[in-house]
Amino acid sequence: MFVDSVKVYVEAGNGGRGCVAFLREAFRPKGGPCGGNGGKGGDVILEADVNLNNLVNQHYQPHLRAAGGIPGGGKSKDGKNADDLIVKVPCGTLIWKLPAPEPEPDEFEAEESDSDKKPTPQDIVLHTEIESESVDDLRHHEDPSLREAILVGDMTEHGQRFLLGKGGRGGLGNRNFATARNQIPRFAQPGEAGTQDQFYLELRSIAEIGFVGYPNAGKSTLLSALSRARPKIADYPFTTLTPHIGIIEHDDYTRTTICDIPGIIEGAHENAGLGYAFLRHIKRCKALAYLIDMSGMEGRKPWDDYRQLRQELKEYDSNLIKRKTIILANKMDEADAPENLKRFKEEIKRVRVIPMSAAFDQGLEDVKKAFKKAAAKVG
Ligand SMILES: Nc1nc2c(ncn2[C@@H]2O[C@H](COP(=O)(O)OP(=O)(O)OP(=O)(O)O)[C@@H](O)[C@H]2O)c(=O)[nH]1
Ligand SMILES: [Mg+2]
Repeated sequence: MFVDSVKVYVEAGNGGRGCVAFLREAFRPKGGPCGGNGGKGGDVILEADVNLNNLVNQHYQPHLRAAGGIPGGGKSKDGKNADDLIVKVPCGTLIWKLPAPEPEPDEFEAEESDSDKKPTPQDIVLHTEIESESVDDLRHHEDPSLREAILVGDMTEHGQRFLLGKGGRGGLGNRNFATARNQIPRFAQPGEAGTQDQFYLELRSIAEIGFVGYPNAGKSTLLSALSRARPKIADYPFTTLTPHIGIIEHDDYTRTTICDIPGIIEGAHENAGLGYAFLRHIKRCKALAYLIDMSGMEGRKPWDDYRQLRQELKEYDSNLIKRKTIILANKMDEADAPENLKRFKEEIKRVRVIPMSAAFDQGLEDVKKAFKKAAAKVG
């Protein structure tokens, strides 16, 4: 199962209570206060991991709860801090914070509204620089509960961490409160509550070059010809059901990342075929490679295919067609392909087309060069 978006409920651990206790020893019957401090509640922390490629774990376990701190004990024994809960997510995960739910109106005290509001724990420190240029907001999301969400984090690098929930501080034990005036304090602090919030995690793959094309155009064949990724390849449409990322290793040891997504068909922006569910994975690509089947099989016209693809992308998100465009004329080994390519160039002017054959390893050096150049361009 491939999951690329999920809502999670985060409960950081509460701090442990401070203890009220007094020393009672054989020769010191009136020893002072000795209540220990409570331990800190666990944080909930997300950590980016390159070895993951989807959010299926969070789909099955959307409640992310860290343990509470241990209460303080007598004889000045402090409670232990709870372990943090570390949750691994794939690189490319965006973190959206949902607004806190409206507090339930209290039937009996409805009149005293504002003044009595409990303070909500808002002290999560967020330290992530968000490259939000290629990231829009969720104002038009089909799920209304997400439309107000605010982007708070972007997990791009392996090992990067993000504090989702902050554990409460432990309460101080009564030994901290002895003063000259009050030498037998009979109170201690309760632990502080951990934060509770809802987040929406959304994976948008981060590859430099994204492939777009009709089903069967040869996208997966190209991915496996250029990288070590081994997606399924077959002569029926919609062989690829989930995005696949591959890495091209160039001769000078530089790398370009590429992303193969399921085929796009007419009406994809309205959810035909596998629809737009996967288009989010090319939103962050610097350049898009349009893979066009030049064989013209099944009576299709390659230039119409190209126009239709652009149209689908435009209707889904008009920013996508402003990306740098690389047009790959695939299946040039087929009999009708040279003729079709000629016509394609007449129909679609002023664009560079790279002739190639993914299956027969033709033109791939040019493809790699073009990808490398496009990925190196800033913006
Ligand atoms: N003749 C020829 N056939 C190719 C070439 N590239 C791919 N094919 C064939 O085209 C068919 C589809 O290839 P895939 O790579 O699975 O196509 P895809 O674009 O990933 O298709 P979906 O995942 O369904 O969107 C397979 O039978 C491939 O063997 C090529 O350069 N020449
Ligand atoms: Mg495929």
